[in-house]
Amino acid sequence: MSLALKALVALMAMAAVAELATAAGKTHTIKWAAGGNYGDWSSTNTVLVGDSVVFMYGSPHTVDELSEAGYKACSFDGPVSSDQSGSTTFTFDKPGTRYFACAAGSHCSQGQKVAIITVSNSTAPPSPQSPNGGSPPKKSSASRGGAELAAKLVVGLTVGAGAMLAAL
Ligand SMILES: [Cu+2]
Repeated sequence: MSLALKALVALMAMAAVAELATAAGKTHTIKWAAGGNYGDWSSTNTVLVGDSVVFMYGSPHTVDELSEAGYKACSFDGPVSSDQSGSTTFTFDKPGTRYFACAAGSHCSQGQKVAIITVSNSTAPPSPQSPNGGSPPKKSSASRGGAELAAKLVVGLTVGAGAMLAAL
């Protein structure tokens, strides 16, 4: 096998790994600032289980996670968590709604608050392949389901490419 072909195979394997990484869970970024209007954030951003959200901000802003009542009232007594590092990341590991607001000044009542809704990616667990080909996989409405399928194909490709490399 030629060197160029070896390089091509290696490149394919790397591309496959990169593809896998992107299928793992998305990171959403929120530019967190006073006077921002985050009321429609969750209707324009779909957060699936396994996704992360990173808040990016400067002083004096904070990211406090609040109860629903605290969020509605902009009350920061006993927040679930509080951070002012400038970059705060949350990972959403189950469906539901979580509430975040800035504790600086009256930023919260001015709109620096966001309710993040996490939805299940609702993909059925992968069905084992039956020897005779079996039934086609359940159709998933989520596009993420397609990504998972692609990831599986890519695993096969990576293994195949590895075997080719080993055989060189
Ligand atoms: Cu603020």
